[in-house]
Amino acid sequence: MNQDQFNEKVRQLLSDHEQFILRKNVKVSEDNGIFSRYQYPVLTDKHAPVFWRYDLDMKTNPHLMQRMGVNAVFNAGALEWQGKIILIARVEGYDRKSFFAVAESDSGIDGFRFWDFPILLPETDNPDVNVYDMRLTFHEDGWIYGVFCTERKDPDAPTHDLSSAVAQAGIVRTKDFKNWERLPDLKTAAAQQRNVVLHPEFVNGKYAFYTRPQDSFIEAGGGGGVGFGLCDDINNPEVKSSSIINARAYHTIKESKNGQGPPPIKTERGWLHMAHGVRNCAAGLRYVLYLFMTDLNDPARLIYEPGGYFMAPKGEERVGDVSNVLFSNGWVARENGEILIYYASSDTRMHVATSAIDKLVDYCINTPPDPMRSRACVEQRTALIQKNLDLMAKK
Ligand code: M1P
Repeated sequence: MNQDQFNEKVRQLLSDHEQFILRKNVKVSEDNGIFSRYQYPVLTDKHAPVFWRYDLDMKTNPHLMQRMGVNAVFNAGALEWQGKIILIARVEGYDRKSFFAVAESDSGIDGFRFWDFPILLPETDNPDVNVYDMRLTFHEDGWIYGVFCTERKDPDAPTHDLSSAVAQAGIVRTKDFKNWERLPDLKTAAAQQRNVVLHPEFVNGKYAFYTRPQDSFIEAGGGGGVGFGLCDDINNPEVKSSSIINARAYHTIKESKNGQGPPPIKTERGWLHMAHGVRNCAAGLRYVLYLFMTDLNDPARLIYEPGGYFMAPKGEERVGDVSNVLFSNGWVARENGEILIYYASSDTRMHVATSAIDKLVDYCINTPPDPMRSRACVEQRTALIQKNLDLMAKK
């Protein structure tokens, strides 16, 4: 390849990428009345800029090879900021290490474009080996906090064990998504933590965290579910005691484990929460999303929880690096009442779904709770059928 051919190939790569970024998204009609999906994922490995992946210098890359591939882009935190929708995505290189990168869009539905550089996350004295799943909280103290999972090799694992890890919650804060201050990792009583989220308001004058205590890296074990606890000092963050506000339960969508999704949204009827629930089956773990609400004055008090899942993997969402997974750690409530729900499928790509706050509140309040037994489920459904048949007979 001579220099002219090389230049032409680079031009083609850049122009194909630009066309891809500019592709318009299309709403897919669903018949559930709750939310709408969109045809195309909003962020994928292919959204990673060409100059993140290729060496564009013919002297050092005469065959124009991709040098540093991006394997997947998923589990993004979200915020509306200065008129744009900002996603902080978990970007995973071919080397299996995840890092964070900011992508922005005007519409929040399409046109997401990564900023030129990923985030060079400050480290603590004990460097993170892997970081992922940042939840963004615009706190009433004026900072934007990012709470994420920091993973390191388990120091107590035998030498031959190269898989055991310890997960904890790392914390950073920023005012502009460019300058980041790292705070100490959150201390809790649990052996490990994942899916930790900062509540957006002070509770009894203190910072408040949603936690997910777990006995080991994969198993929540005795952890019990989504926890909630207060923290006296965000600069030395510690949750000394926590209570379980949304428990795992036998034969439900969250029997194996669950975890808070994004920070909850304040509504007139209470705090609206999204979470993921996990159950085990012959195909492995299945992750679905569900909603619940807690009391406005006491965000630790569960007030509504519809039965079953809100969203489950569908179509191409079902397949990826870790198949059968929907996971969400970002949503945006817009001033006009619309809500943009950002969710990842199968640890591979990011999607958006849209709904409205009043719809989701109605969904939470008026969808029957899980009656926990087959017979009771049939009784619940029979009541609905009878009511509808009576209504239809009158018409
Ligand atoms: O692979 C599915 C998800 O597994 C973990 O979530 P949890 O701790 O609830 O099991 C996380 O690693 C998450 O990133 C991942 O999407």
